[in-house]
Amino acid sequence: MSFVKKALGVAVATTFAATGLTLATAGTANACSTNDVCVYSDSAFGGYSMETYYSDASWATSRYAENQGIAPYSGDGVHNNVSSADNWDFSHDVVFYYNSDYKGPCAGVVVGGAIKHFENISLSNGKSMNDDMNSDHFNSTCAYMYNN
Ligand SMILES: [Ca+2]
Repeated sequence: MSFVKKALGVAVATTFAATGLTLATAGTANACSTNDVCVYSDSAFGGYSMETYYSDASWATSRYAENQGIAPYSGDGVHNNVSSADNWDFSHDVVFYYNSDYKGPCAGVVVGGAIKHFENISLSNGKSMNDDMNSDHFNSTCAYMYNN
């Protein structure tokens, strides 16, 4: 699946280059790159960020770009856990999972979409997405997909 994503990603990048679109705003600390998904420790894409090109099976063993001592998941309800997400992959949905290894309650972001406020989205276990998610998978499926 990772190889499929890479092949499609190259094609998308070429298309954007050919049309001359300007994609990212230079100089912003939390800019996300085309083909990647970015997750943030605060709502509305604030705080620490983690940008990934491939699916991530355990946010507990990953680190934010700005602080290598802080993981995007450190146990349920920890303030520095992920609170928003921006999907700059224009070919694939990205699904977030409550548990590691892409398991447990899910909610996702559509192709090219974003979820600004994880706290507004409830999971099937009664918790909100806010500060509670632990893995993400590109090109996966979940009954609850968002762009808000
Ligand atoms: Ca947070």
